Amino acid sequence: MCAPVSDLSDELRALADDMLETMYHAPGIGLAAPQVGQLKRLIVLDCVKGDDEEPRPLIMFNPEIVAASEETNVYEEGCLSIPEQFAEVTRPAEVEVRWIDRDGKEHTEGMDGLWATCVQHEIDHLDGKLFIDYLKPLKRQMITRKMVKMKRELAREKA
Ligand code: K1U
Ligand code: ZN
Repeated sequence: MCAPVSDLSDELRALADDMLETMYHAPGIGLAAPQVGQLKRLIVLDCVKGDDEEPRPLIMFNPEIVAASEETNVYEEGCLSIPEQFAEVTRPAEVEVRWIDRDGKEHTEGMDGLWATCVQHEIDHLDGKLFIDYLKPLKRQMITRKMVKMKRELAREKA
């Protein structure tokens, strides 16, 4: 669905910086380029909790999961593209992620906890997959119906 980024340009770096600003403002812990209308393989995340800890903003171009644990973890996920809806999703508890940073440098890092959940959620966005795609049909339908209703109400308010 989203095209890999081949050449890092100032325009792409500016897009990544804007996405981080949007993510912090939302507030959220991650954001993927298609959520802001850009079909590029770019995600940003910062899962540091609490104001007393140093933030760790990560910009990932062409992120890839290169290994995933058998062990799984359940987390109640939300999504900035599906407002006010939360559901438990099971994913690999640990993943090894490879990406290119805003300076063009390649990184490979193991992630666990919320970082692992979030990076998988964001990479899914690049492949057109949402957290509701992991849910049982009934729960997924409940959320989809709520979203249709919300969209209809918003359209009515604007008219
Ligand atoms: O990609 C997105 O839609 C952002 C999403 C990321 C995410 C949340 C939970 C699990 C996996 C991935 C969000 O950031 S939703 C907002 C949110 O979870 C949050 C907001 C403020 C503080 C803490 C969390
Ligand atoms: Zn999301």
